[in-house]
This record gives sequence, C-alpha cells and structure tokens, in this order.
Amino acid sequence: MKQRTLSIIKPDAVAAGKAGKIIADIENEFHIVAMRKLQLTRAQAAAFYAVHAGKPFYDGLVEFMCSGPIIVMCLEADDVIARYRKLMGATNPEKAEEGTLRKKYAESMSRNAVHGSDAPETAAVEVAFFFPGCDLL
Ligand code: IDP
Ligand code: MG
Repeated sequence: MKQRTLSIIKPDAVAAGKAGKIIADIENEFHIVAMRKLQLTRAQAAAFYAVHAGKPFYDGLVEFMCSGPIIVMCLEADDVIARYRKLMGATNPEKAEEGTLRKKYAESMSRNAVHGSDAPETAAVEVAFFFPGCDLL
C-alpha cells in the first residue's frame, strides 16, 4: 500500500555538503513528492521533537536541529515508512548496517545526518508540520 513519510537531512549533513548524495540515494528508491530547504527556529525544533521532551539528549537535539539549514522531503512509495527507516540505518551510526545513509554519512549518534518518521501516525503529523496540503498533490 502506498504511504508517505517525512525525511529530514539534518544540519550536519547539509553543512558538510552531503545533501546531494543523500537525495540521490533516496531518489533511487522513493518518489520525492515535495522538498524544501529551511532553518528551524528553536521553538519549531522543540515542537517537532516534543515526543522526546525530558530525555537527557533533548536540549542538545533541539540546539543541533536549529543550528543550520535542513532539507525536508515528503517521500512516497509502498511501505515507505519502514523501508526509509531501513535505508537510514540505526540511530547510532556505529551500529548502522553497511550501505545505509547513517553508515555512509553520519558523524555520530547526535549528528546522525537524517531523520525519518517511525509510524503512520507520526508520519502524518510530521509531513503536515512542514508541508501544506497544496504542496502534496
Ligand atoms: P531516530 O532518529 O532513529 O528515530 P530517536 O530515538 O527518535 O531516533 O531519537 C531522535 C534523535 O535524537 C536521534 O536521531 C538522535 O539524533 C538523537 N538521539 C537519540 N538518542 C540519543 C542519545 O542517546 N544521545 C544523543 N542523541 C540522541
Ligand atoms: Mg525517531
């Protein structure tokens, strides 16, 4: 069944000039419905990651995510949520499988190059966070 998910190229990877390679890897497998480059405010980063509020890494995560430009994409394909998570690899790049985006492009657990929604409910909320319906036709 066709699904949509939110992908983010995080500030570390954009700043390091890795966005083009990451987009090429994504495009190889999935349809990019919409794409935008922007810099989050602190409040927007805090709201996007509200599910992690209170965790020890939350403040650092918010600080990092608003530290520079990011590229957000809405991806579409059959079973794209799980398949894009697989392409991203483990949260900790040291544990990510060979060939995954985090293995290839991430610096560390906290600067790990990419984000992907983890379930249909979060995907719907996260896509809507960045894209109005008219961008998703
Ligand atoms: P995910 O991005 O693989 O879904 P989550 O558990 O949702 O991982 O965590 C969100 C983000 O928070 C991670 O991608 C990573 O950048 C950061 N993060 C998670 N756990 C840690 C940690 O233990 N130390 C530092 N950063 C972390
Ligand atoms: Mg997550």
